[in-house]
Amino acid sequence: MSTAPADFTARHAAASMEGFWRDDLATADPEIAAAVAKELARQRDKIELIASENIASRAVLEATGSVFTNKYAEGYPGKRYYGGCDYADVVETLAIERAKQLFGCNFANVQPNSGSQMNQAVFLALLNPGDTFMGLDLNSGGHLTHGSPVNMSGKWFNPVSYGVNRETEMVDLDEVAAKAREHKPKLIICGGTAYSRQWDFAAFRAIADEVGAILLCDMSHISGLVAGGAHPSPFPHCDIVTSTTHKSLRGPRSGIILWNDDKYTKPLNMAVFPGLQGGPLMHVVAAKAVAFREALQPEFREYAHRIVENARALAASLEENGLRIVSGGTDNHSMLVDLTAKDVTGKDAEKGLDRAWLTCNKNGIPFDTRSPFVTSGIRLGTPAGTTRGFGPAEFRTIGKLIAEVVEGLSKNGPEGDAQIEESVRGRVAQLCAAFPVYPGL
Ligand code: DSN
Repeated sequence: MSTAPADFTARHAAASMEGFWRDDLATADPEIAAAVAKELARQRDKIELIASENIASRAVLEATGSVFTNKYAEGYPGKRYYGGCDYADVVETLAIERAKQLFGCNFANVQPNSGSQMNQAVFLALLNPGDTFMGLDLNSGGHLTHGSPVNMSGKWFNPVSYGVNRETEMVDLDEVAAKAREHKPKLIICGGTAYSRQWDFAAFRAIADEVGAILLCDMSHISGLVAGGAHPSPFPHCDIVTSTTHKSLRGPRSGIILWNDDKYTKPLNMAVFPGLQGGPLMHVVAAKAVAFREALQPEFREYAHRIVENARALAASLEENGLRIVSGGTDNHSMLVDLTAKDVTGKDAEKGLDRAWLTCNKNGIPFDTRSPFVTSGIRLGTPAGTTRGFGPAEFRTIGKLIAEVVEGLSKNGPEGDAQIEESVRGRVAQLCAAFPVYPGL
């Protein structure tokens, strides 16, 4: 039995909690703090060209790191399974209203934790296992959750993929229509992750209507462009629209589901919670609300249009410097570069460019003969560089730098040309210094 006086135990407990309340990350966990500092330096000192990444505002970061981390709020605003949800209701209601205003639709669910979960929720709400649906083939720029055989969408459902035309490397609407007539899918998905051309939502609507399918657009990659009027909106053509919030939309890592017809409200909301998820990540919901507010400002419209202008400048520069752009150009924020003629793999290009402080990802090109771990291409995007302030002139320079590094790889193999890479690093450093990321953080 303890003989310590009660006040000693209380004082001891209070003393042991002092650091808990007081210590910042650097004091509490130097190893993690060091990794965070290095990641910040990486984002500052290298040029981010991954098409699905961006640089969120300080306000978005602050909301993501806020005390909403602590809160359980299972349910929806006004109908929660926990007490103390007054302020959770405030942030979720704001996020919903802002999302609806931003995309011009009637309903929004802002709870999906990720892009995969938002799409899973649509499947859970509208399909039964074994049901047939259509989506863009992963090898043509589609997403894992659009029917890849290794994903739940491809394992538990019956995916029929459509691709791009071998000549134009663009979505072949005749093929989509023919496959839809043949397979009578319950759901058709438009949208992709490595597709740089505009989506013809009206044409997809006509095909869906002809076969009685529900039309889903996964606009994850282009939602910032849609919000800013730099890509046509999937509304009113699509029944349901899903989007991640951290790509061109520039919010926290997360997902949303949007729709217009109230008949989808109950199935979709029930599918997100309690169908798939428990308590929503309220700190991330708060950060989504912040990002939507930012995207509603006139500056965001300018930002969205600059992303596209910059992508065109980058694609033109790459072509002028001898690299082939899949489908001959881009209408959005991204492009696929075909390295076949240079006899350089996507894998080696990703590594060589990283050594030169240019970050991108290897990516299969349509009809690629190499494996997804090697690939014949790289995918590039302009949202992050546009956030840091780069314009067409900077992106033209970046195109030239990429071509130089690829030329070194073409000449010397995977090791590349050390002299070229050193020289490119110098010019990347100059660009990064002129356009700082998170100054003062
Ligand atoms: N991983 C994302 C992308 O890079 O496009 C899609 O989920």
